Amino acid sequence: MNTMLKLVAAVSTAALPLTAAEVTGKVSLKGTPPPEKVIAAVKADANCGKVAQGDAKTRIYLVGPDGGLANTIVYVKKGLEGKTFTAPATKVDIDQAGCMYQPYVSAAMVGQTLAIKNSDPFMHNVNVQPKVAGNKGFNIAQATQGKVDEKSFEKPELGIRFACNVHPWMIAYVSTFENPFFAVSDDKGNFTIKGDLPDGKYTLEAYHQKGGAVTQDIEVKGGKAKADFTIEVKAAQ
Ligand SMILES: [Cu+2]
Repeated sequence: MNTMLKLVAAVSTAALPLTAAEVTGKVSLKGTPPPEKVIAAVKADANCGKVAQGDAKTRIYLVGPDGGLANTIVYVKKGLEGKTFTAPATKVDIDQAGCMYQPYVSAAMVGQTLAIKNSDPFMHNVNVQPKVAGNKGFNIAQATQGKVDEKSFEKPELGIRFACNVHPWMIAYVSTFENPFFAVSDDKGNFTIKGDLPDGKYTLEAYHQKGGAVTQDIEVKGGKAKADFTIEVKAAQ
């Protein structure tokens, strides 16, 4: 290795934050969920029918082949009291495509920009009425393809509902947090929370829009921790 390369290697090692942590795990669903339903109204709609990508389906409990539950938000609920965090500059994209919100479940930090887009060549509106005081609601029309509106929320809130009044099946949920230590489980139920989370004891919560929340105490040691969660299917109401 020449001197220059050595220097680069030394600098990049030094730049790594000492507290870079990784909390990983899997969320599983216990119980048999009702089957997801095809939303027939998508293909039946004069506009949506032209852009529908296959059969649009409900996304209440999305379960992988080995029971992993998608769309569960895992976040640090306790252990960071008194600390403040700055929202990342990265934007959280929420798209309306084929008359469905994509993704169905998102997470953002308070103050982080949500870039809400209409990818369809006709109008959607985005109607959002948060429940927590300090979070401002909005109802915006996005008449043209490619239109993007940027919004953010100032307070933590679980499951802020995004709706479209033109297409009543179009629903998405956004949760906001005061710290950046959160992740949404993937289609196998796996999640990874990455960031400068110092070693120590924390309470994690796994929150699923339909199945509810479960908590677990963890200890991050040497920047690592592992936590698996089980969410139970809620009885039909
Ligand atoms: Cu719509």
